[in-house]
Amino acid sequence: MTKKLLLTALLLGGVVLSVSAGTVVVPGIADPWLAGMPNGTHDNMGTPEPDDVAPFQSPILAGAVIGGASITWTAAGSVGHPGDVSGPDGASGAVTSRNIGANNGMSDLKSPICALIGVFLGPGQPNLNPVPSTLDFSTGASQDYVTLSPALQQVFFMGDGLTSGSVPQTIIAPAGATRLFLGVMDGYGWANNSGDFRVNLQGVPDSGQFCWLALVGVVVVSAIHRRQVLKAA
Ligand SMILES: [Ca+2]
Repeated sequence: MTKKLLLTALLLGGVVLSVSAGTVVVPGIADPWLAGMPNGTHDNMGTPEPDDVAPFQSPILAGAVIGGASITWTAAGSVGHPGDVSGPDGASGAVTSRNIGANNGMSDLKSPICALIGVFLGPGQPNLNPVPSTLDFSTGASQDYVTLSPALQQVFFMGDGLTSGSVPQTIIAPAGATRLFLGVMDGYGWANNSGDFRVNLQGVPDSGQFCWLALVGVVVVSAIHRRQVLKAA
């Protein structure tokens, strides 16, 4: 029985380890302005391209977070809108904001197009709360922040996780945050975007740290098993 338990724990640990190798894949079609919204919710209405609709263009839930947590990350890959194909820092010569501005409770954003961007939400539906102010990352200096403390529902530039001087960047989760969503910057029409980013996060328990939880679980179960084997002997 204990042997079965140990095998199950090892198997579960292995599964968790393989699922959460720490990498979150963020496709170019991931639209942060659909974060936390029910299926059928629209974004980018009345723009030159079709509306984006949850869950088809919904952003990626990176994991559960706790307010005050320090989050660092690295990111690789490339995305196009479908033009301006670029890495996670986006197309530096093409800063944009959104055609329709804020939507579904989430602020507008000024950022290089195609950049990796994120938004923190609490447990509720974001359109039921007031919209925060717009953050502006139109200059190299503003993209080079070392620490950023965005508000709940305030969409922010992430990029590749390093300043232009290769200093790691940190984001502090706001009080009340329970979820971090990742997506890509565009002006409208996320559905025709290409490519993806692969993002490794530290400080988000549901992504990278799951590995450690799984390892700790396996070690504890192994110790219990060993003690029971010794007792039986
Ligand atoms: Ca597009």
